[in-house]
Amino acid sequence: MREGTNTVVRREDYTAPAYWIRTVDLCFELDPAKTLVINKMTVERNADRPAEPMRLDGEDLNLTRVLVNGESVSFRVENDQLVLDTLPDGSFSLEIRTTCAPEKNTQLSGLYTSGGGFFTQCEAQGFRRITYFLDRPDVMAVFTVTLKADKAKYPVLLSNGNLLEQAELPNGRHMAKWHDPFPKPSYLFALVAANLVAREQKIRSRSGRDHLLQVYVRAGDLDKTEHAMNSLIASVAWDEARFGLSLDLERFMVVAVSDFNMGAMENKGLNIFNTKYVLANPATATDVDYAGIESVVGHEYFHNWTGNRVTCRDWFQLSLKEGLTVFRDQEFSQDLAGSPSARAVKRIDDVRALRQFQFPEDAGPMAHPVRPDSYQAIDNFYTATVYEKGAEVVRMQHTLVGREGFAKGMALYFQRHDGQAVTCDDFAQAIADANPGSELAARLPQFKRWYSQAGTPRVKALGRYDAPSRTYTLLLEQHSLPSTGQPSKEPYVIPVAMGLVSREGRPLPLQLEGEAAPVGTDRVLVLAEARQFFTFVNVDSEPVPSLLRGFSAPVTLEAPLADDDLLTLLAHDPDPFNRWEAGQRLALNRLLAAVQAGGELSVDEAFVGAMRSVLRHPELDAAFKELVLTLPGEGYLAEQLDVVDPQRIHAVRESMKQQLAQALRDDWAWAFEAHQVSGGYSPDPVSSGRRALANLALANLVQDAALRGDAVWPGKALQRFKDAGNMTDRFGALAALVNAHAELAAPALQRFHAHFKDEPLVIDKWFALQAGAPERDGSVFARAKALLAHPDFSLRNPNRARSLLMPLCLNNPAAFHRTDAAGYVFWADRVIEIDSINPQLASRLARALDRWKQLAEPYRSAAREAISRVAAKPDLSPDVREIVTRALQD
Ligand code: B3K
Ligand code: ZN
Repeated sequence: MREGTNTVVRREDYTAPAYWIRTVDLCFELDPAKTLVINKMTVERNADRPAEPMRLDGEDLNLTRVLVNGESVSFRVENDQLVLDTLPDGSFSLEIRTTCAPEKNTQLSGLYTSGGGFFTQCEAQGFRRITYFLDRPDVMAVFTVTLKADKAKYPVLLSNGNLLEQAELPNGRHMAKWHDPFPKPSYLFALVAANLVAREQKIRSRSGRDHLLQVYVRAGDLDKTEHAMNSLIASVAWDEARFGLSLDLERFMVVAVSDFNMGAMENKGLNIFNTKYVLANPATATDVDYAGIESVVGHEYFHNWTGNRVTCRDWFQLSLKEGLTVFRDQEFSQDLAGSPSARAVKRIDDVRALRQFQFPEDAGPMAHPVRPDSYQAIDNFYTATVYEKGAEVVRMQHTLVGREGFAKGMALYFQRHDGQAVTCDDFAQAIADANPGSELAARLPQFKRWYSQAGTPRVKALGRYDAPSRTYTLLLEQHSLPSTGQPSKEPYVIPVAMGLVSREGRPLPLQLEGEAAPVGTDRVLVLAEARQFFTFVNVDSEPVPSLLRGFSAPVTLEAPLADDDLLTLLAHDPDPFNRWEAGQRLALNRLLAAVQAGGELSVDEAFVGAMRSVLRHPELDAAFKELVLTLPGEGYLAEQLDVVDPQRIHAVRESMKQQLAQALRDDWAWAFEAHQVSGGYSPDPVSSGRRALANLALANLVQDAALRGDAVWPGKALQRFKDAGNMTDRFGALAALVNAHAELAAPALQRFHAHFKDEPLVIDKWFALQAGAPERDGSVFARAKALLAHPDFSLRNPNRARSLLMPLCLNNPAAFHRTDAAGYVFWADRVIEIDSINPQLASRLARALDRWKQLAEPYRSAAREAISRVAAKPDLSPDVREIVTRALQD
């Protein structure tokens, strides 16, 4: 199971390890230039496997000593593996000494330095950059860790589990010894040695146990830890209440670090977080940041059970922990949001993200099943498919067995597998076994195709009403396009939550043929064949079908609904998700028609009227209105087309935005005034929804005014930017100016930078806003390029690098896809440059051209050339190599 350039690891090749490591005693002499690691293990042969040499993984290590049972032995180092040919039978001790250079570790995988402290990141394969080990998740050991370091520079010494002892050492050094009683795979190991302070909170759990929660940050950041701590407290309570899962350690620590490759990491008892997902106060963080912190803190905490107590047998099973934990964090945020409407807002946000990132992935060269079959660099498979589609696959199981049934399934899963490294099959089996008689149990092997087949299935729906017999027949058909390595696909089990709505907007009773009486007005149909008819009886009048409510399956629904039907659903569907969807569909139909007709669009009164009714609706929540009035994104539009001209899509969408801004001018002005939030800042769903709608209103008003040469709204935006009492309002006003009013934007941006120059996370926003602004005349691209040379810019800090490059290359099609190919040249240069510093980061950026084959000319040829230029580099990392090779494959 080794990786190197062009080495493919296959799921079917899995074998259990030849050795088990039962305990690990690690001692670190921490030094940025040369850290000594003494690793003492107790090892056992796996009696179920034939005798073979022990092969330990290692990377960028200097090996100084190998002892078996205290004696030196002969060994070989072969392609980053330490091979021991002759070993005693039964159990033995193995001691390995190595050194590494944390300050040279720019990859941020393994042990590295950041801001003068030491931090680790071991998932997926960083532990082998700390010491030689069987670095695979099915080898679980009990860890004891001793840290020794200079006391003045690194006063805080942390590792997993419980603190056993702390002592002073000669020469200004000190030590701390930690012990984690739970056997764990190496990817969950962590250490921190740094100058940090902690916010602390003692809690007593439902089960009556006391725990200490700590959030560690740099001294100046303590005032930004309250929300993270509150989120952690809420997470502990939620997991107990919803799933009966309690915190199993006396101490639970969260540490924030500013150099980090992803969001956060669930190391046992010592979660390490990107500062972005910890630090927030009203002056520096937006409502979206607050929500992100809540869900990431929840996510990492929930991993303590789903991931840590029960872990993955191999990395192909990654979605076992990630899909399930994303599902859990989504449910957590929904449960905290409270009202049905606020829950729906969260669901819509999640579905929007799925469509924006996962659907394109599933249609492009990186398409892979939720449980992949092969990889070259496992870090490339921490994808939207494994995470977000994986969460949808768990959600469908939840839908098929119900909320209670799912909780029973989870209980059975832990009863069977606590302390084990298992597979996605084990999970689905537990959910099904706990619910005999459910649709899931009845169709489990077929359901599991969701784990093995890639691509987004399409579901076609066709309804026919027969007045004389008062029946409504719904034909549902499913169809899946081929994807790489999967030329044909078998039908899925697709839960289709649905209802029928009368033309006047009344929910109709649902009685299927053969049923004695109607069963409510909302139900789940299970589509399991390629095509199936569902006939409803006693239907008084021709209904409008409301299908896939709550987005009950990750499919593309093709239901040829006329405008009138969509308007009915937008106005009356009792399911808020489908109400939103109807609005999106109305916009999408118009946008696509205009793109296909060559770019001209003029919005009609029916559409404007519908949008106005939503905006002015007396009962709908502001957050929901904001979602309805936000047009489908350019990326989502592109996915509906066979051939994509990014400039045309952008022009058409901008034109619709502009026309709506104008047609709804008075309504936007009303919305802006009516949704001001007074009083102290709180990130709750009601206040943040009001701020979101007010900001959208302001953006529309400034855009409309700028075009008319009217100075009133731009002036108001500038004033709001200056006076705002929180970052959400300040940034909203700044964005409104940057997006539409260059003259006022320039000094405002300057002022913003000067004010927040010591707040790195805010400066990230400053870069991102400029790189993500709507392109008009090439100036956004030019500015983004120029910002590379800004003194605050750096490719070494992943947050900063992402802040400029991702908004431009992944989220700003009109700025990135240029007829002169300058965007692609820029992209290729950065991918190559970053690859030599941080392959994981480079490989994320490399994904920007995944969908190049879909592009119209001249973009397509220029994109291929840029990808080929990257691919031609001989010394690419396996990470980037895998992405560009797949992109160029036929
Ligand atoms: N499990 C980590 C992700 C690790 C990514 C390694 N490339 C964070 C999370 O999903 O919670
Ligand atoms: Zn996770």
